[in-house]
Amino acid sequence: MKIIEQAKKNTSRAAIISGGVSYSYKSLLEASASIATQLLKSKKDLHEKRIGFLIAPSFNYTVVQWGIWRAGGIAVPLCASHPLASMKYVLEDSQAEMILVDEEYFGFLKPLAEECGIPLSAIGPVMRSDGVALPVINTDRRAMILYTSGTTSKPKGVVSCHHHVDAQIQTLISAWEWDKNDRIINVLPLHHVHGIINVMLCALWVGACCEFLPKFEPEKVWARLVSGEISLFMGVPTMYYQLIKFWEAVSREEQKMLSAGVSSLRLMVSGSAALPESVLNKWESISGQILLERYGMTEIGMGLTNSYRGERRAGHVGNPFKGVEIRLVDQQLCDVPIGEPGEIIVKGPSVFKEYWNNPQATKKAFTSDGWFKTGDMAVLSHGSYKILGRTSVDIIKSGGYKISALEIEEVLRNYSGIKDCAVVGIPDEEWGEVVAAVLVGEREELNYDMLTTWLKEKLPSYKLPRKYQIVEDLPRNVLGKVVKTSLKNYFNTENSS
Ligand code: MCA
Ligand code: AMP
Repeated sequence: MKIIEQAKKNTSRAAIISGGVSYSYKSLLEASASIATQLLKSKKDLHEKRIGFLIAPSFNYTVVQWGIWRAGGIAVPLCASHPLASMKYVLEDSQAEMILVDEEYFGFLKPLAEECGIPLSAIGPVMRSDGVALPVINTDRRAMILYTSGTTSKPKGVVSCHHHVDAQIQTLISAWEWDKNDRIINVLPLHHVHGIINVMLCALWVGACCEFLPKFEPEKVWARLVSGEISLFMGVPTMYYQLIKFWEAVSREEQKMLSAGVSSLRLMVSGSAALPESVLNKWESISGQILLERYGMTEIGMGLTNSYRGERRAGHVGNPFKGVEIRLVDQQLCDVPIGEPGEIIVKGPSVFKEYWNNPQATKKAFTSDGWFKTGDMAVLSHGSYKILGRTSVDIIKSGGYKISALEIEEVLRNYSGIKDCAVVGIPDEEWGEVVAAVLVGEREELNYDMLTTWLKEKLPSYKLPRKYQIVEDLPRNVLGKVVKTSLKNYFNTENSS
């Protein structure tokens, strides 16, 4: 495995800082070998068994991910802020055969593990395991399954092999000139490409240092950004929005100190959702940093990037990363003329293998000659790509998370008192979009607080509707399909709750 070979070149360097402790690459290699040995027990190879893991952002997270890989398993990360119902779906869909957790999550996950009949182990102190023979892992083995929402109601498992992961990492390192002297803080969730690949694995590939913070908190992030120790930062637009709000709320003196401190970072990247020009401009005025906006997707890793050394054009996402082929096509999959909008289709070594256990969805996602259809619309303007939106109104992006309107509708329809419903994304300065639901039901029977409490058991917080409207009927076209574009206007009124 290339990431392991890379780590072996840097044994004495600091790989990870978490909980105030610095861990070397040597410790990472030893601890992950120990986890691999524990996973293997007497077996020689896990042969792509899916291992679910719920580990807080920390040294242990990487140790477990690498341990699963070194034992020949497929890593399936779970997210602690997800309700049990979401975790159950991931564990069942991926057919996980074992779950590894931090000790603190053991009691929490035990009933679910029992219900699903999956063995659960807490990782204890990791031991040295020098000299244990671990299997040789070819790069065409499956490495990871990440769950992403799409145009179906349930999230799909995106399978990447080791060679996909390696390609995704290498192209980013080259484009953004990662170096072993870099140090990055990781405040992104570790069940998505952005936090796993762009931040954690890029750092570890080059021998740099990845510092985990338990979660994104503007005050703590600012403190690290101005420490003089951090060279890089990557986040979603909502994070920059919240960092700006924090800066605006402090005293003039403190503002000067924060601005001076952050100006020395060598690169700050924004992605996962459209970066509003207002945020880009405000951030530049505060920090002197021109955010580098890039475009990516779980299925492809990163696709397009503004230039590290050259121009970074507001509202644009630049040009393809090295090795990534991009085309813009019409509905017949014919290339559109330059300057015309088209759907982005992608080919290249970083494009995923398949949706787990879902050959139909995989087939539908690719053209007959192997181009992945992203469902994103873009235009090439003045030599740089500009993202225009999605081909489907059923995809919402909130706080950088991709959300399926259909998934939320399916859950809402099970609530007593809701006869029908439709979910849309409403533009929002802070979150990009917020989830809004139009419900058909009796106003007197629907209590939003009770509904929210009920939903929280079924959906992660970022998927909860933040605005509601109650109507007698949903607007439908002649084919009986709900006209979602007109629903968005319902939330312009002051009546929405
Ligand atoms: C939270 N809140 C929200 C939302 N989320 N309100 C509206 N819309 C939302 N989506 C509210 C909560 O109700 C709460 O309000 C308050 O915000 C704090 O909630 P909390 O759960 O603590 O939020 P948070 O943890 O601060 O989350 C904000 C966040 C998070 C850190 C920006 O959304 C985040 O980590 N986003 C990154 C997602 C990501 O990594 N995406 C990459 C996938 P109250 O206080 O009133 O109760 S895309 C990808 O990987 C591709 C490849 C790519 O291109 O990168
Ligand atoms: P996910 O499926 O969670 O990996 O999210 C990928 C999606 O995020 C893409 O298909 C785009 O719709 C969106 N996205 C990522 N980066 C950008 C960006 N810079 N601008 C606009 N949308 C983006």
